[in-house]
Amino acid sequence: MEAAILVKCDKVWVNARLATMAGPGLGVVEDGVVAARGGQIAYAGPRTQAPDFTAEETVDCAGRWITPGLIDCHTHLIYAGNRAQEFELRLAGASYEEIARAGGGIVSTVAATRAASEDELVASALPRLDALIAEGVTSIEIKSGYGLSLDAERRMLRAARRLADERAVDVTTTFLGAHAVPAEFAGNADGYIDTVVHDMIPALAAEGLADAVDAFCEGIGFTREQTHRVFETASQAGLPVKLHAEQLSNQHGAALAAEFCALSADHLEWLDDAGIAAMAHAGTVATLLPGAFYFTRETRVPPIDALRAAGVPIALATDSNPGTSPMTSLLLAMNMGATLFRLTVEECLLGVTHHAALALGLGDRIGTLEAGKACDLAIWDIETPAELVYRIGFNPLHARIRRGQ
Ligand code: DI6
Ligand code: FE
Repeated sequence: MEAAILVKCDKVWVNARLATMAGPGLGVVEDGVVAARGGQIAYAGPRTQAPDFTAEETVDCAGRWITPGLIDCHTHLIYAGNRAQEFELRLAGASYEEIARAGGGIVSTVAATRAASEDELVASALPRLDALIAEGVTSIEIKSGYGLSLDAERRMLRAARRLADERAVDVTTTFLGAHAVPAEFAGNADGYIDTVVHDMIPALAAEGLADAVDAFCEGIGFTREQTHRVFETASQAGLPVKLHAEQLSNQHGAALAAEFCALSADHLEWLDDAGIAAMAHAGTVATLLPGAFYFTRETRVPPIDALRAAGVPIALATDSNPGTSPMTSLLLAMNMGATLFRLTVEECLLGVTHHAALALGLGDRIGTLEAGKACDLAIWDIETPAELVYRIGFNPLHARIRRGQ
């Protein structure tokens, strides 16, 4: 009898095809095994190289594909109300400015969100979260930015944190106080930024409610100088930064974000070569948001070829928000990334796994099927990984595993 070394673990998935997303390419393993111990991956790879396991439970995947649990790395999932009426006005020809002047737009979401209790914010976000979870999402980033006062921003961030108690999902929170100028600071954006940097960031950082800080650097948002002040304060508070950059115009925001070693710069339709070089140098992820591009009927595509050539990691996310991307499907975001931006299947899948993890600063913990990472898995009824990108409005998820459960 051979003296085989038995490795004890909690659960093993066998007879699976793996897309480990750990490279090269998708990291495909045709006859694969994943083993979980203590919520982490103890082994993921070919059956032929696997140690001998004693597992409490063994699952036969019958040839199904396993990917890492999906990661939606840019959402505004917490808000009250919706903007369906504004959508109808826009269909009838109204412009964003006209709607804003009539009290609509982002201001209307701020009013509704300020009027909502923390419980109400949690309750209204849960169906959106459930839609993402149903597609195999195991980690999600959620931004504030519809409160625009210390109290209301805090309520949004608390509601975001609470979602992680309500569902088996990891939530990282991002403070987006510099999203818009609230009515009480109309005409005084600098005055509003004063309170963001003096009151909000120090308090919310001290309360542990924000994992990162974001801003909207745009002609209709905040200037580079204002963004710089937000980033400086975030850095002093020990928080990493991200940026809504170059969505509607080139404000050279991505280069500014890279100066602060931002985790990601997001949108990027108007990104230029200097911004790309700065991002490549800083290791800043390019998070592309095709849902917002689609819904606002933009026509200028992000500079994908130049991002590729510079080796900038590309992430993909829903940007789920009531104004410009009322989308709760990360599978659809992948399809849009391919169809609208011409990303490859490999880029789309990396964009919602490994590269999305990098955009959250969690590259060492989630995003690939590798020993030591969290055992967050999506098991799919598909013949090839391309099917996850190819279909529109079809969800082939068979099972979703978080922390080995
Ligand atoms: N960029 C956007 O497209 C959204 N926020 C941002 O910074 C718009 C959010 C909204 O209109 O409610
Ligand atoms: Fe956004």
